[in-house]
Amino acid sequence: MKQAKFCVETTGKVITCRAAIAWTSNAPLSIEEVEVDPPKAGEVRIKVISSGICGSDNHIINGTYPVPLPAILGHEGAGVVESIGEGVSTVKPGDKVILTFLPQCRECDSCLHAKGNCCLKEDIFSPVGLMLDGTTRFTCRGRKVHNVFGTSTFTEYTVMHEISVVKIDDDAPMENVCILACGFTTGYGAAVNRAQVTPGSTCVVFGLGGVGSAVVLGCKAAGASRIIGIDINEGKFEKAKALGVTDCLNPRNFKKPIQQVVMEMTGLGADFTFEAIGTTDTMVAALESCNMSYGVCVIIGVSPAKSQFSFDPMKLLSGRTLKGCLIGEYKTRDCIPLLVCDYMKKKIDVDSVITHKLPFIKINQGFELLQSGKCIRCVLLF
Ligand code: COD
Ligand code: ZN
Repeated sequence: MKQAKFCVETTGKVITCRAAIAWTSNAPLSIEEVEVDPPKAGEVRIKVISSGICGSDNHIINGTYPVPLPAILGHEGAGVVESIGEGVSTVKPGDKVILTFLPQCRECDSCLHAKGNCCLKEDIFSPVGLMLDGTTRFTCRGRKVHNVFGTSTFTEYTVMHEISVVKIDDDAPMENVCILACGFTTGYGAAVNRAQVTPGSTCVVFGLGGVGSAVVLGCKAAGASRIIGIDINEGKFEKAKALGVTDCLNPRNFKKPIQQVVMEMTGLGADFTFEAIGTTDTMVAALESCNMSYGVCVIIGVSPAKSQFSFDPMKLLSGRTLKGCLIGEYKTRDCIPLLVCDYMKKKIDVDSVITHKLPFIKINQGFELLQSGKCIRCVLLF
């Protein structure tokens, strides 16, 4: 199979390259030759350089986060612009970019609001897996293949809307910045932006995977003095402690509910709690672990399709705050370039969350590492 080359000769032409296709759920991805159409108006074709494997990709594979299939998954990428469609003005061929799942169109109600970041052009809540014109740019074995969240990074080339493509510094190291497209930013921003963790506070992080680890780094950067990490996989504890967790708890080691354990450890509950697992039980536990009067609970995990969670409303009446956020409340095109600069100035430690790197074609091995709990973040290199 020939590998496509990045050069002007490809502009305006279909590129044939390798991609990992999800034909059905609950099956390994299949590395196939795909045709990637040139970008249409407002679109950008990108040569992918690196991509993280996120817990949400795994939720898609195991069917708890349904998306239209067949599809090319992956929503945490970094790459270089190969060509642009008509009217694209914010990036040009050769630019280094981050490929993010949350657009910033700068025109919708959310984008125009000072705090809103959930751009109304998103395709994550009821995914259709198509470009905004209702078509797809990917074909495999004569079949049209969906994109995921308008991103699709598990391919050597992808096509995205300009509004989801974030131009970054020309000197950005492309191997690691990909996780600023989702995992790192989601966790770190949940602590520093959404919760606004305060110096000296006590925080509890449910889930010590890639996203939870970034929450820990955010809590630490904001000056938290105690960070309690909760996970059923004790293999995560050593790394969590290295990142800043002061106390590790495995709920399976206790007969009583973990929120009760946290209450006993903290006296009156934590100042800030974060749910980075994605089950409704742990969401309730996170809410009930924060201080009844001034505690703040931030939900980050994606819950299974159609799930609902219920709790005693009196838990809020006493003063607790329950909130959630996407990608750390950052407006993606405005803020991710600044995070890349902070990373380059060593102000944020993106590298410490990445535990494994694999060549793209070993993608299924990357998923096995995630599923077996052996990695925090695995990055694929193209
Ligand atoms: N109790 C304690 N820990 C648990 C439990 C449990 N019942 N179940 C699982 N865990 C642990 C696992 O052992 C693991 O360590 C961790 O929870 C989950 O981590 P990962 O590495 O599998 O997944 P991440 O960190 O990549 O997490 C992603 C989420 C699962 C939080 C996922 O929902 C997500 O990406 N949310 C971000 C929200 C978002 O904006 N999504 C849109 C596109 S991603
Ligand atoms: Zn993600």
